[in-house]
Amino acid sequence: MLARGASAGLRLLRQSAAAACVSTARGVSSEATFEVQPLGEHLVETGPSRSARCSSEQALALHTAMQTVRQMETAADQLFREHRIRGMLHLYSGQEATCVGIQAAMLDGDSVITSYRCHGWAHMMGLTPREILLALTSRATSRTNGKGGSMHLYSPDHRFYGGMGIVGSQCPIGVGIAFAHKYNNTRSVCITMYGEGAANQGQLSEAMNLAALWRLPVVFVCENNHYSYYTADDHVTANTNYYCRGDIVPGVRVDGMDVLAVREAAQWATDLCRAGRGPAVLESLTYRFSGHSVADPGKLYRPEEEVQEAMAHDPIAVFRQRVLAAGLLTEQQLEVPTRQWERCGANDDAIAKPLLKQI
Ligand SMILES: Cc1ncc(C[n+]2csc(CCOP(=O)(O)OP(=O)(O)O)c2C)c(N)n1
Ligand SMILES: [Mg+2]
Repeated sequence: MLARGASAGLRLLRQSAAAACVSTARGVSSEATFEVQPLGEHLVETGPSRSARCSSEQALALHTAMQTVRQMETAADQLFREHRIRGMLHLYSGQEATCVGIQAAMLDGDSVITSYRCHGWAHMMGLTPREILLALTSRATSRTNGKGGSMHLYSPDHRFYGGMGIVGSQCPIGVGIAFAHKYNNTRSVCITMYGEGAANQGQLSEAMNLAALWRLPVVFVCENNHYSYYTADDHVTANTNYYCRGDIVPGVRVDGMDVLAVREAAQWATDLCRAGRGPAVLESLTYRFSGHSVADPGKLYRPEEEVQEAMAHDPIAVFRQRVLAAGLLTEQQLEVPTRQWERCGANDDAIAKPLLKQI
């Protein structure tokens, strides 16, 4: 068994909890059911579940994973400002519920390919924050031998195929990976991520066509954060219903700030693929809290009220509130140990040392 970081804890999320909501003497529940509504469905027979069951263990694993990704990105941002990370850095803060929710519905053997906004996914597929920050700071000891950097994280051992800098280029490759899954009869699924900015590219249509023709086990996930670079999607896109853009491919749109809604939608999409009825499209409505990259303050082209409103729907805070209100976990249990972070932030010698000429 490969060492997996967050995934070990998150495997809990895949176990179907048998018990109904039980209250303990202290009034803490071990399981709760939450209402989740898909925000749109296209050519869907039986869509995602409208209710999401969540145990205390699952809630803790989901919360910890989202927090870990957020803190890793915050540490990366800091390292960039200290000139310890060179080149480009695209942060995922605000979008955590997408990778965490989807991973919760995945099985061992499934694979992922994504864009340059890839640190969160690298972690969810098993790389530790420290390994990721080593790669970001171009250390020779990283999995990519210090040569990949932020945009090109890659670990085939974890079935994580990148980290692609060319917008949309991961889509046909994801279809190729799904083809391999089908050819080898693994019953595995390839999660193929792309931003809404990539959705108008011809290569995505071509990839979807082949996937539909050959009934490949691929979930095309459009991570709709509403902007490509500085361009709002409705300025450049005629049909912003990305979940309908697969033509005959069924699609679902979901609240990407709600980790449980994302999990249920991903469960629907991966089930479809495993039943030989793939591909599927999953559009996750989300928002990036920072600029396109660290070179962009993210202020000039987005109204401040819009940013503030999105931040009021912070997926971590929203989930935390729900979990507390349902009595699944206590404030104390949700407290994030900071000690864990001292090791992979600026205090880590291996990362904080001035960049050596290693490449
Ligand atoms: C083929 C190609 N065209 C243009 C670029 C420059 N570029 C980098 S990121 C980006 C925006 C992509 O937006 P989106 O797909 O929505 O992803 P997001 O950054 O929002 O996650 C562009 C145009 C590129 N890297 N590759
Ligand atoms: Mg975008």
